[in-house]
Amino acid sequence: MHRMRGSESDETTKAAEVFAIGIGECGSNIVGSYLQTSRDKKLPSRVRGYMLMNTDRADLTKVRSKYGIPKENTMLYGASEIGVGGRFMDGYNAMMESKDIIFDQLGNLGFEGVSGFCIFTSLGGGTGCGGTPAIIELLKQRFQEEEGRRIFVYVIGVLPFEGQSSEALNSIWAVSKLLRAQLQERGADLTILLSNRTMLKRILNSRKSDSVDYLQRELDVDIASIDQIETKVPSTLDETEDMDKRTEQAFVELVNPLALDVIEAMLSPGVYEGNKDVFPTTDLADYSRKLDPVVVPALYQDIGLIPDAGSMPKQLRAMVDYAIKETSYADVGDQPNAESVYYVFSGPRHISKAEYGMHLKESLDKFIAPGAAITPCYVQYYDKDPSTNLLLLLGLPKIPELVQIINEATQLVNLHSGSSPLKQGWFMRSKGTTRKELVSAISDFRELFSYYMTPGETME
Ligand SMILES: Nc1nc2c(ncn2[C@@H]2O[C@H](COP(=O)(O)OP(=O)(O)OP(=O)(O)O)[C@@H](O)[C@H]2O)c(=O)[nH]1
Ligand SMILES: [Mg+2]
Repeated sequence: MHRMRGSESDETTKAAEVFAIGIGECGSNIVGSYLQTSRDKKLPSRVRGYMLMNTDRADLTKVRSKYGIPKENTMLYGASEIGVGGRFMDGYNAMMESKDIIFDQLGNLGFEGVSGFCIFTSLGGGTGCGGTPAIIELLKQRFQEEEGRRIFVYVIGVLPFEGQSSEALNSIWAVSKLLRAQLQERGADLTILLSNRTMLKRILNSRKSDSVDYLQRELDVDIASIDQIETKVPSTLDETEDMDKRTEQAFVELVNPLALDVIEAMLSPGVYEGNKDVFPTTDLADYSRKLDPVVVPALYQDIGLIPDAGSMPKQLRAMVDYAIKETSYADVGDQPNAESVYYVFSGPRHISKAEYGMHLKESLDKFIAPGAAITPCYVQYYDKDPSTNLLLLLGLPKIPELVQIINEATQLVNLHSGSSPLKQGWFMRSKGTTRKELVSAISDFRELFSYYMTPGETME
C-alpha cells in the first residue's frame, strides 16, 4: 500500500489532544526548540497548543526570538521580572498568585478542550522547579475537582549536571513534592526524568571527537580527552565553585538535541499520520494508565536489525540490552528492576511486527521486577527505508544516580547547618524555605526511593 504525505494528509492529520507548557529557562528552551525542529522537519503537530512561561523577562524575550515564538504564546508572571534565582518557593508562590492571569491566557490559547498536559521544566532552578507542582495543583483543581473531568498531566523534568549541588537539593524537593501531591490526586500522573549528567555522558561517549571539537571551540580551552571534560565539572560543594555559566551553556547545547529525540519518540505514536500504522492504537494517556508514576525513558535509534542475518531472537535481545544499558536518559545501571515497561517499536513492516513481541518480552525479563507489566506498541511506517527505533519507558526503575543526587543535597544541607542563625538563614535566603522543609524532603525521598536505590538489591 502506498500512502502519501502532503496536502491530502493535512486534513486527516489530527493534532494530539495535548497542551505543552514550558516553565523557566530550561522548560522554555526545550519546548521552543522542539517546536522549531518539528517545523523544520515538517512534522504534523504533536501538540494542540502551547505556552512558555517565565518569571524572568529577559529569558522570555530571548526564547521568543531564538525559536520564533509569538508573543501570545509566552507569559511573564510574578513580581520581580528577573527570575527567582533558584528560590523554588518563590517560584511556587509566583505561580499560585498569578493563577487568574495564567488561566486567562491558557484559555485564549485553547487549553479548555484538551485531555492532557505536558509540562517541561528543569528540576534544579527556581521558576520551573517551584512552578511545576503549583501549576499542576491548579490544573487538577480546575478540571478534576471543579469540572469533574479527568485530565492527565505529564512532567518532563530535567535533573542537574554533576556537581550542581544546590540544584540537586531543588530536584529532590520537586520530585518529592510531585509524588506527595499525587497521593491527593493533585500531582503529575507521570514524572519523566531526563538527566543532564547522563545525557552529557551519552553524547560524549557516542560522538567523542565531535563533542571535543565543539567544547574546545565553545570554551576556548584545550581539551585533550573526554576525561578532562568531565573533570572540568567541579565536584566540590562550595556554591561559589558551581559550574561556570559558559561551561553549563555549552553542555546544555550538547544535550538538548538528545532531549528532543525522546520527546518526539514519546509524542508521535498518539498522532494520526497517513504514512504509518500503530497497533494497538495508542494515545498519550495510555502511558499513564500502564506505567508507574516515575519514568525513565531509553531510546535506541537507527537500529541495524537484519532478519536474514542470523537469529532474530538473539538480535532482539542484543537490541534490548543495549537500549537499557547505553541509551537510558537517567542512568538505570544494568539491573533497573523496573515495575512496569511500555515499549514502542517502530520501523518498516517486516521488522516492527507483533510476532517479535514474545522475544522482546523475554529480552526485557531480566530488567524488570517479577510480575511487572509490559505494554507493547508497534509503529509501522510505509516510507521508503524508515529507520528502526526502540523507545522503552521504564516505570519506577532503580536509578543509581539518584544516590549521587541525594548525597550532593545532603552534604549541602549539612554545610549550612549549625546553631548560628546566620547559617540557618541560608535556606530562607537561597531557597525561600526553611531547613526543616528541605530535610524532610530529603528523608521523604530516601524513603520513597530507598528500596530501589541500591543497585542489585533484591525486592521482597
Ligand atoms: N537540558 C537542558 N538543561 C537546561 C537548559 N537550560 C537550563 N538547564 C538546566 O536547568 C537548570 C537551571 O534551571 P533553569 O531552567 O535555568 O531555572 P528556572 O526555572 O528558569 O529558574 P530561575 O532561573 O531560578 O528563576 C540547570 O541545571 C541547567 O543546567 C536547557 O535548555 N536544556
Ligand atoms: Mg531562569
